[in-house]
Amino acid sequence: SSLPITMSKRKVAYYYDPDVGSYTYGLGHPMKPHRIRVTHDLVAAYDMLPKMHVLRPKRASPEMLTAFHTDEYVHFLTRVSPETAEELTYHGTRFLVGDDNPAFEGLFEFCSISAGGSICAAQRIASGAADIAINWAGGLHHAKKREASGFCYINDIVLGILELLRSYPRVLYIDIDCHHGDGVEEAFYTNDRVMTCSFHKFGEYFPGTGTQEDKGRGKGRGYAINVPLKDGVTDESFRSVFEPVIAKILDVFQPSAVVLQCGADSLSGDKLGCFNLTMKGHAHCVQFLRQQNIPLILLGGGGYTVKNVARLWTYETACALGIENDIEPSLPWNEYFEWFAPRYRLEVVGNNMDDLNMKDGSLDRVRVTALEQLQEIAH
Ligand code: V1S
Ligand code: CA
Ligand code: ZN
Repeated sequence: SSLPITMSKRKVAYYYDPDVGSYTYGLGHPMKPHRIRVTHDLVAAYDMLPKMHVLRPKRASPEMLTAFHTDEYVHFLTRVSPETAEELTYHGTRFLVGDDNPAFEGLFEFCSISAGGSICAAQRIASGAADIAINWAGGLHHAKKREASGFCYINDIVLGILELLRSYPRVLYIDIDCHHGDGVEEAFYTNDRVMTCSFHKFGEYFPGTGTQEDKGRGKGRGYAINVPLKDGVTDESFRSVFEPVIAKILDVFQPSAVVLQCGADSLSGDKLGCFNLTMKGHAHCVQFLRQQNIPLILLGGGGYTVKNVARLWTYETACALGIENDIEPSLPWNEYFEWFAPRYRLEVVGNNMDDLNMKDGSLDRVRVTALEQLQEIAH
């Protein structure tokens, strides 16, 4: 057709399990799987479901999870429950630590839904049946080989990337969650077929890793990129580092597929986050990657102000479909309509907080350092 390439349609696969919203980490815990259901209801109310392949992911089996995690840890997750947690952790095992990762009812099923979605998304991309695959229940980037961390138990991202590596020579992982993507970075730290790039708040902030000194080891040296940021990042300052760094990566690394973790805690007003991105500033990352015409997986992640998480991921679903300019800014009626008071609009606006990245030239330094690191692997 005569449409410019950025406007052309893509085959989009959207993975959703109607049970996912029913799991709960417990009263007072900031992570709320219900946000996935609120997002889905809004996507449905905007009439986007008929425009994509809506698929229920196959739940991942324990064996599938051992592609990354240890047998002992996966076996523990299949057995643990609120009742047995103490007993199982008592005998010297420290799989779940502290109150970040409670042993909630249905924990293993929740993990197999989240991981199943990312594995299925990778298979759908690799088969060529989809250009973009979405799993908002995925993106749990802190989970380690033998340990849960930061609300994450199973690293669906690592499992999805391992699936992509069966078909593709090189995979790029980009993480725009406000927290460092430590679990994914660690999993591929010595690997030159996976480049990881995390943008995150750094300095007195969970999990505490992700400086620009950490760039990979052995064969993987130079293939881990970290972009440590300070409080108050705006759309403009984020874009001024995201675009040149990602453009340089695409140039020097030439990935055959991209996985984008779309953690929504980098939005302005998030309960745990400290950035100042608007919905459109965040979604610009999705638009930028869609334009590149490289197979793309979109995953969820953090995001603790539920109404804004639902707005963002709904808008990013529209971006995947290329219909974001046709979408009505006033929210359609939906099951959770009253949650979106008082404006009932598809928007997340910024606030007047200071952008500490603009104070002492730190943003410029971070950008230059990342670009210099990438120049070293260019040959
Ligand atoms: N920030 C933060 C935060 N808040 C909590 C928390 C609060 C209430 C609860 F009932 C349970 C936990 N934990 C943390 C952080 C973990 C943040 C994880 C982000 C995950 C992601 O968005 O990147 C991806 C899904 N944990 C900590 O700061 C650790 C503690 C050190 C302090 C807080 N206490 C509750 C646990 C130990
Ligand atoms: Ca991040
Ligand atoms: Zn986060």
